[in-house]
Amino acid sequence: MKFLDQAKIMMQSGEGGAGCCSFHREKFVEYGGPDGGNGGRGGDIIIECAKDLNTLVDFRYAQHFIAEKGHHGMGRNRTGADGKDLVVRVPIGTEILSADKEEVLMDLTTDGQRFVFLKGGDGGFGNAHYKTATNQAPEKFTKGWPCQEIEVWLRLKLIADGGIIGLPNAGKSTFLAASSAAKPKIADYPFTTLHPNLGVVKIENYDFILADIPGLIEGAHQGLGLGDRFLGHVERTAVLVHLIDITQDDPVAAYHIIRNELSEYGEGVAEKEEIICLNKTDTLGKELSEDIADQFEKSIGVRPHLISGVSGDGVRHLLFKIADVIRREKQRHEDEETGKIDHAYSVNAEGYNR
Ligand SMILES: Nc1nc2c(ncn2[C@@H]2O[C@H](COP(=O)(O)OP(=O)(O)OP(=O)(O)O)[C@@H](O)[C@H]2O)c(=O)[nH]1
Ligand SMILES: [Mg+2]
Repeated sequence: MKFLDQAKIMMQSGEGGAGCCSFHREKFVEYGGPDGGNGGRGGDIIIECAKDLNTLVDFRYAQHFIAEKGHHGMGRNRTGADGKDLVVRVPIGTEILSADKEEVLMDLTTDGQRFVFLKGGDGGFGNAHYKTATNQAPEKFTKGWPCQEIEVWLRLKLIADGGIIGLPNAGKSTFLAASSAAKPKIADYPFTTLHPNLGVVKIENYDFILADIPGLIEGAHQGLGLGDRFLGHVERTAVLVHLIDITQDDPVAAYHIIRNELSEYGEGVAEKEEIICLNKTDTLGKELSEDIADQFEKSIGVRPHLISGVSGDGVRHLLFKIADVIRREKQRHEDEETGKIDHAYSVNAEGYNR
């Protein structure tokens, strides 16, 4: 199953500035020659591939990219200034498609890659340019060259950075809905979620992708419930967010059930960094929730985060924590890869974008 993030944007380079028609004027100089300067070049649209971006979420807010026009030429042989280029930054793995999505115009695969996508128009000539031996006082000048404009689709295959796991009804989909624009189905019965949902989380200037997968139950590795077939979706994530319903009889037992399924599944899933959360604290209140967290910490040795996907309590704090771990894990992964560039490319060739 592929998850795609896409956005339609319009880009326009700058048109060239017009040349100028002007003649030199000075006291006692009767026939000052032509001195109209040329127009400046319009700015280019440059596409740049950047590893600090993960998603196309920013393109939901800004869809028009227009580079600056070239300035007009002026008298006294002054050339107009060039328009500034506009750099459109996209994540690694972004494809640029034609407006009808039929054709891939560009595929950005490497950090720092830069292309001039649309060229700005050249500036027009001022009348000084047209001065010849036979025409000493031309009045001719040209307008700037037109800009280029195009509508394209940006498309990115999404790979989850974090996976939300837990028993059915733990509130995984509610948590995803509380932290992203995703609208997964939420209901008060087990196995509401039948397929993974992805959500893009934006926290300050960092964005990452969370996957909400169907609930696991004891024996999932033997095919019980929906089995463990969706765990593949969290195999490549940097972190697991383990949600436990705080209102159930034994949160510690619930924790162990999931841990056991992760170990049985293998594939390195059980070794991933895990952030443990007791969810639905709104139902118990702060004091009781803290008590349960104390008991939990005593038996597991880790202090769980207390959150409520419904009231939003603790969610923002948790998202910062998740973002921190993702950043750190990605950096670590990158450091490991340093010097193994070929390997990184082979990974890309399989369609894994980072
Ligand atoms: N009071 C309270 N109820 C919650 C909270 N989070 C989820 N719920 C409720 O718990 C029920 C299950 O929520 P879901 O988000 O569908 O749970 P899930 O883990 O995605 O469930 P599955 O997809 O079946 O595995 C729903 O009735 C939610 O309204 C919470 O923080 N507080
Ligand atoms: Mg769900």
